[in-house]
Amino acid sequence: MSNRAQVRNSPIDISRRRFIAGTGSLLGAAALTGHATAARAAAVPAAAPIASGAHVPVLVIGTGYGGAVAALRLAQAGVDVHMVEMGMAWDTPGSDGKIFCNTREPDYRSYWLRTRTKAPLNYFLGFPIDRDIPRHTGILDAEEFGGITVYQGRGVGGGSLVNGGMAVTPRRENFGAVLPSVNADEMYGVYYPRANAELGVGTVDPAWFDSTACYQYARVGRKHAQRSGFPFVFVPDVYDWDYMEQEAAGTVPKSALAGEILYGNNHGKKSLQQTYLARARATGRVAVSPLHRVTSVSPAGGRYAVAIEQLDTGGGVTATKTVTADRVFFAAGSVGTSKLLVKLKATGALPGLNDEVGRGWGDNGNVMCGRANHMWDATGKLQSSIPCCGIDNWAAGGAFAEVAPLPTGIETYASFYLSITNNPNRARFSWNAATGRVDLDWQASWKQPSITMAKTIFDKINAKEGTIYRTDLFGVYKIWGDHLTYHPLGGAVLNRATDNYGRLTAYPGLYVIDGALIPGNTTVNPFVTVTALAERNIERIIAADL
Ligand code: FAE
Repeated sequence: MSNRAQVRNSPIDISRRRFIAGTGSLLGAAALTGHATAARAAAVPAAAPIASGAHVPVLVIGTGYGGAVAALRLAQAGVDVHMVEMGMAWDTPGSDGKIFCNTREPDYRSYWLRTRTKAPLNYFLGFPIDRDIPRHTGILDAEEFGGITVYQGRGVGGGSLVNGGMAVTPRRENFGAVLPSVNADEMYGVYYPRANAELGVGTVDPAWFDSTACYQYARVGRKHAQRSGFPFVFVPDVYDWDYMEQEAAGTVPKSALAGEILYGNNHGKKSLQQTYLARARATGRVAVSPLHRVTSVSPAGGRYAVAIEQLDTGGGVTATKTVTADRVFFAAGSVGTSKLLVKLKATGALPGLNDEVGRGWGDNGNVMCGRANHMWDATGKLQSSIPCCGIDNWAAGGAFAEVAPLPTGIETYASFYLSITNNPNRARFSWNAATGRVDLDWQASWKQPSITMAKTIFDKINAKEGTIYRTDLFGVYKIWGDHLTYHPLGGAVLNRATDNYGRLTAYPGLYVIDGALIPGNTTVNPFVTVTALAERNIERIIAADL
């Protein structure tokens, strides 16, 4: 070991490591494929799009977690629902036989209406790794506001199409700070268990975790966390763990083990297409219009008129439609719902919305970083793209760090982390009449509390291990990925912008049922909380309002 330590410290070794890593980063894609590529069967078949002039009992804007819960429960209660989704259906394979592309070879399917990728981890060894792509209604939106880039899923299934599937229920003692007006006993007794069951949440088999090559990076993460005295936890996920074991055994087409995650998983992951939305469609009462974007909702004779733009895959508007609905559920995600409501209030379509609309937006304290390991702590060239563990320093330091993969296909000697921190900063959406757009007043400097909290973990680990931060993953000499979030939350906060069940009370029949309800932070990854809260709210709405 001492020999290897000496080798590691030599300039020759550093440049060798850089060469290996750089080669893999830039050229690795060519060596990474070659496995079977059977396309995933579509669980949610395409539907005839909604016709202009149509009337529907319930219209749901967006097909993410909140929208999917609303659609399923309303349909089960006997109500016909139409879901309107600005993104694509993601049910048709491309010419390569796959519905989704992988992170190593992003193509036209990867980004929402961009001509160049905007990878969250956008540098390697200080070199930019983004590449040109054709402009297309791709799956991942990197939406840029003044001080932050907000990543979101676009398509039938919303964020479930692009996320890591980490399905985490907050610790009970933290729940009061997450949703202070909600009865915790009900959430932990009924709605969290219901959400976990419907989403198909499971945990990696610890024995397999200990033996498989694809979680070597996570075992290194565990060792370093434990040696510094931090609690290490397995994190549940909606990925099918049996399927992943078969991937490792080479008996099924690979997805998590083939770098698939940010731009969709062709196999293995139970996205909403396989769970809530499949069950909703099976009721026969739920229809979906993909590539349809809602632009306005306004009262119309006891109903609501909903203006919709139909899009082509280049983002062009091919038709404008107006439909009516008795009830409308805003489920366009924290950013989508907030932008719509702020615009509709300011432009006079829904002037009675209260002044809390647009407020209370947070980034769930997201911040990323990497650590450079010693050569005896190789993290493995085969890395499952599905994270399965984390370091819980919330109580002591305000940070929960997931041990994240760097699935480049080559050895990087890097440990990579996405931290969720207790960042108190909250931003506000507001209408900009000059540009005709909605702005968000988040400031880049507002990430500093997140960095400080993440450092409570990684400064200690670095000191213990004699290691340093990677400075080449987010810029030329930049340690922190502090320019982005994967977890937008808030903007139409429960019990403030809405009543305690998501009703926009000035307008009977209008509801918010997505991440916009949650005031900025969930202490862990958010979608289980978004789902459980939607389950709680829709149960009350069906019982009381319908
Ligand atoms: P969301 O799922 O975003 O759905 C909103 C839908 O509305 C989208 O499909 C939009 O395209 C659509 N939409 C927006 N505007 C309109 C409009 N005007 N007209 C029609 N449709 C519209 O909202 N969370 C976790 O818990 N665990 C993870 O491992 C995790 N990893 C993530 C990784 C990435 C890269 C990203 C981007 C997110 C991740 N998240 C994760 C966050 C999670 O996906 C997110 O909290 C939920 O998707 C939010 O659910 P909503 O229902 O609020």
